[in-house]
Amino acid sequence: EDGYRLWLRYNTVHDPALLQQYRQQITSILSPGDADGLFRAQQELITGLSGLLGKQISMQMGVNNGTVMVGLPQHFSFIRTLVGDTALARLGEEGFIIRTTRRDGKSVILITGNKEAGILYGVFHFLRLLQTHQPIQQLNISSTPKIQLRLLNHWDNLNRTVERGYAGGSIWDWQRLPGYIDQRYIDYARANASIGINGTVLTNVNANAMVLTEAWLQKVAALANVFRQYHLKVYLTARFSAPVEIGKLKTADPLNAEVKQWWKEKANEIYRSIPDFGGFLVKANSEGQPGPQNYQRTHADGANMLADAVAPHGGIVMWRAFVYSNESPEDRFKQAYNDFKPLDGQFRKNVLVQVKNGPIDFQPREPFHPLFGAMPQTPLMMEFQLTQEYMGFATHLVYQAPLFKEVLNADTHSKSSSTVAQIIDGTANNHTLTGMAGVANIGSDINWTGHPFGQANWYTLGRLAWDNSLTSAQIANEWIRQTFSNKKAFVDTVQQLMLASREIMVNYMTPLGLHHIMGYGHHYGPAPWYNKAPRADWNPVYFHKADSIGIGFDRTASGSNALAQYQPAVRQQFENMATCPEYFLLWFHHVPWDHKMRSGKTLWETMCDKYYSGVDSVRWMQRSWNRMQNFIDAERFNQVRQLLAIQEQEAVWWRNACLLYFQTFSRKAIPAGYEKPDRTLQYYQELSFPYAPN
Ligand code: BDP
Repeated sequence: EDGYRLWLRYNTVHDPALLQQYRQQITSILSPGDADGLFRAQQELITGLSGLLGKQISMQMGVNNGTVMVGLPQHFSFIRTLVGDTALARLGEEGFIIRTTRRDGKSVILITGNKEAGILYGVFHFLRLLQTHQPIQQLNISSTPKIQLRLLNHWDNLNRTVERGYAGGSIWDWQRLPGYIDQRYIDYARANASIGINGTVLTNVNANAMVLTEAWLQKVAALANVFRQYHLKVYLTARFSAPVEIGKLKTADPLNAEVKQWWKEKANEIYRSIPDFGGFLVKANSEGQPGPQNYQRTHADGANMLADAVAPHGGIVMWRAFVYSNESPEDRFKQAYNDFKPLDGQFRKNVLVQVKNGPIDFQPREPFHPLFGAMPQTPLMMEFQLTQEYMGFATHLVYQAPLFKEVLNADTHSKSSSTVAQIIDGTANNHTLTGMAGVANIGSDINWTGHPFGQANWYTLGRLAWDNSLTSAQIANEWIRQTFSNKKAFVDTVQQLMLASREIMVNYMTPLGLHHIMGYGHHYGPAPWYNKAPRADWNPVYFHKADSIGIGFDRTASGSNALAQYQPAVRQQFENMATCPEYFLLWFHHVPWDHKMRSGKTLWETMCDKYYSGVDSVRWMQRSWNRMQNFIDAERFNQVRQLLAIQEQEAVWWRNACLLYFQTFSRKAIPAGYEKPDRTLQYYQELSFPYAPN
């Protein structure tokens, strides 16, 4: 068990009674052998069922009790009458139906959809039911994705390094492409399909224009050929200055006729070899990337120019709202909103604006981004970060579903039904073009994600993009059962641990609304004291603003007034210290050290409590995990055990470094009874990390 098989292990069902039942309920597969588009679904079903049932299940002619029938309405004529045209139409291109029914007096299970993609997703869903030991006697399932574009964003460079990647190098072996198709590409596409992910951006948002040249496009096309079999579309990042860098033009001005023509021809060239190419993801005028503002044009001018180039082919543009500029005197929190809100209504129909979940940058906890709800005429796409840049890299066990759900469930109050989930799934403002992306945590490590539990975050992205009403507990539960074991004691313990893990990390890193206090550049470990970055808004001191009076960023009207970017109901809740959730306190207020918190303790005491409880809880995670030794394989058990030990050390590091530093302002003692930091502040400040990946 090296983790390579992810959640698709298909080991034989352990429980003898259940195995017996499943063997009666599933006996063979009936599916048209000449339907090429169903090949991958059929193959998966054969492998999955044969593994789970511990006996060969194959494709046969005719129906028996327990035949699984897999096909489109045109393959089995009874489907239209059984399901009905309206129910079928409602499935769209990707939905599926799984139903127990009778054929020729036999009890059969039907898996169908309008299109091959739906059938593939239906097959994976059916296998998931078995993998998680669900009853299957009377199935009546109909499922369609809530979000249309369910994407991974790889921050992979063409030299196979991965920006913020902690699981080895890039899985794209560019040098041996297009000739050599690594088995990994197939397994990657299959894993994505199993959780409904239908698109992948292959390249880093800090883009290299070379990928748009002919030799590279051939490599991209080879990947697309593999991925297509699993209904996974390929997208690329477009470097805005590409017309100058690889096109020999003098300008990349989006309103220049030659520039427009260059992109049109480039798009035509791409679509000639990749007819189902998805489109472009663009980071422009952000952190040094070129963009339309270099030519005094707006983000809409830039996005629309690219959108026009791909529109004839059905392509889309995902234009990122992650922008902030050092020249601006504004609180970094406010800049994306200031740049983008005025552009609402100016984007082409095939543009989505891709917004990070929070206003700063993938911190352990952020309030929802104020753009959600503020641009009703523009489809806004969610960007989450699966790779744990700010969450302990691939060393800390942090299950991110609670973070994602917290944001999705937040009410923007922009309309009557307008949670962030309803904004991005299009229901709030009637958009049909909808999307959710996760910055991939995948690399060349044998187990794909470095930390065995990193797989759960990849899994979550797919499941939540398909159905944002799933709870963190449901997703954890099904992931654990498929990845490790169905044994109740194991599932219960590990589920509890996963659900608690995100808050535990917040407590030992950035409790009470602290944010962006990590090490400079590589972002490894704590460095709240850091103040030497070339731009103010890269410095931790900019964000926590600790002084002798207190700590926190005043974003109320007396401070940066970033809160004015939210709807009144949200703003009022956050701006009033009495109603602001304490976990957001220092996001919005500069709070005196002896401020009385709701518990009656002071801010300083509460901060100490949080940091200490974070470390204690990691120790609790260690104890819980150690009790799991006999439930699973030694290999993965030991990996997680070792990683938890490092996590414990690093939690202590975060706690000690932050409290010792903040103590220089609060001038108060760490409350009695707590173990005292065994190192000095100076020790932590002098640490250096020649090997921290970035
Ligand atoms: C930041 C990362 C940086 C990315 C940037 C982005 O540190 O490497 O390029 O996000 O999202 O968090 O563009």
